[in-house]
Amino acid sequence: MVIMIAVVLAELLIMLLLNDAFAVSMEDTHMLGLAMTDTLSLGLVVSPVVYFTLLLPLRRKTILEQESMRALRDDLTGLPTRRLFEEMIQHEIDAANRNLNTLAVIVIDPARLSEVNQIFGYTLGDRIITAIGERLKTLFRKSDFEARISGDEFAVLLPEADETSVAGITHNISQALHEPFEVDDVSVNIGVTMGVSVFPHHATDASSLIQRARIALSKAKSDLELYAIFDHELESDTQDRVRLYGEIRRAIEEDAFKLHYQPKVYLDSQRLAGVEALIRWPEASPQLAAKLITFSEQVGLIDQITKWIVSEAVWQMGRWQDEGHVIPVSVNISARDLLHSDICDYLPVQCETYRVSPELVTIEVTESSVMEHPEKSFELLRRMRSMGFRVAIDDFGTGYSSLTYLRDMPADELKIDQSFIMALDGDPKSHVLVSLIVQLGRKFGLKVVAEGVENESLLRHLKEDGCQIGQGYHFLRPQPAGELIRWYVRHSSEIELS
Ligand code: G
Ligand code: MN
Repeated sequence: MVIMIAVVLAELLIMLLLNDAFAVSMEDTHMLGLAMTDTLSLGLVVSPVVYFTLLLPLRRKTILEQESMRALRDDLTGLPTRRLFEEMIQHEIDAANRNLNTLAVIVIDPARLSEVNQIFGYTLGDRIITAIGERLKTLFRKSDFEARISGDEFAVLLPEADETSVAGITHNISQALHEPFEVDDVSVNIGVTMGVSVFPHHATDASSLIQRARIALSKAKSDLELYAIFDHELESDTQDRVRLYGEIRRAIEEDAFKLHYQPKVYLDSQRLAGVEALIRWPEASPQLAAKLITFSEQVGLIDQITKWIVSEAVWQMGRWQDEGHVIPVSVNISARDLLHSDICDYLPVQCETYRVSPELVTIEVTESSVMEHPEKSFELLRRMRSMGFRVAIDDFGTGYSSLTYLRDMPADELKIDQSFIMALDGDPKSHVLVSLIVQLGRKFGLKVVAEGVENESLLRHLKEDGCQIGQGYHFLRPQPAGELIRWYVRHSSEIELS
């Protein structure tokens, strides 16, 4: 017994001495983590009892004391910053490792903060952030550790928590932030979304735990859930996106896209009204190729792709002209391109380079993309038309434009969405709809094109409904330039321009 007490006392003495040395070394090194690792290895030389009951809590306290010297706290809320948060996670990971425990990280994203800043100004926004910090501080146990890890993100570290126990905690956080914030006679409601990651199931180091909690947060946001727990599948989604991004960039650089052309045909005379240029990505799987346009719009690659399409199509028109075929071509342009890129200047330059008349070029913009910013899009479409280009409203019927907008639409052509045409067989109501769109379009002076004319029966219906022009597999599937010309020569070699 006496011997044991002596051993413990000796260990305590060693520990205190080392702890002083630790404090000094902390001032010297700027790496908190480094100092921690050094002292944690002490756990190997002192007895576990002393290590866990005395040394470890002391070390934690020392870290918290030392951090103030290095401005590791956020000025506004007084909460630890991301750097200190990461160091605390690492510290708790080491402890959890020894005790075979779990720990959870919750990233907390109060919604509408940027809105509040915009509407009420940053001073009020800052006070709300402070108030959020205050509410969060009252919510957790002493062993929990909350932080403000970025301008609009808070986080909390919960030792020993796991996937099951976080449910109650996220509920409490949501309740706490649910109450309106009363600041300067203004009462502001803010929502909250959270992402959770758990050590060791989702990551084994501090920064990966935060990163994966953030991935879970994005998932919760897109699913409109209060919170989401990280799942390895979510990361493979992210990896897929990173890979797709790389592959599209490579495809652009290596000129891996191809244009195919699909005819638009006058239903009565069977003459060619023009062709639509459609991008194809031969080396990609159909699933990947199907994501090309929407994904490129999301990540800002669409501008480069549209420019490639425009330049390739106009070059092709020039070549056909040299061979004696004057063929009008439509290109699909995202309205986002019209608004945010210099495509309106790029297109005329291409036409000049390849000596193609703008009257032969139709730009197809979808109704829905025009309706995102109708006034601005109308202005740009008017500009394009004043230079001689034609404008077609694509996928018409799916974009919620009102009749007033249709009346004012600066367009030459209306393309009725495939879904309406395909429903024609055996559906009298679709007949009514299609014949009304056709009449309306024509009354407004537009050429009306039916998309998705897949068979003879649909063609008959469309003729009954008074539609002039059709496009679809019944006439020809989209084809490479050479095939298209062979079909054209064999089929009619007649163009009907208007
Ligand atoms: O949105 P936009 O109209 O630009 O889309 C044209 C797409 O429709 C092209 O990908 C083309 O391959 C496809 N397409 C063309 N004709 C038909 C058809 O008759 N049936 C079906 N299902 N798709 C078609
Ligand atoms: Mn189109």
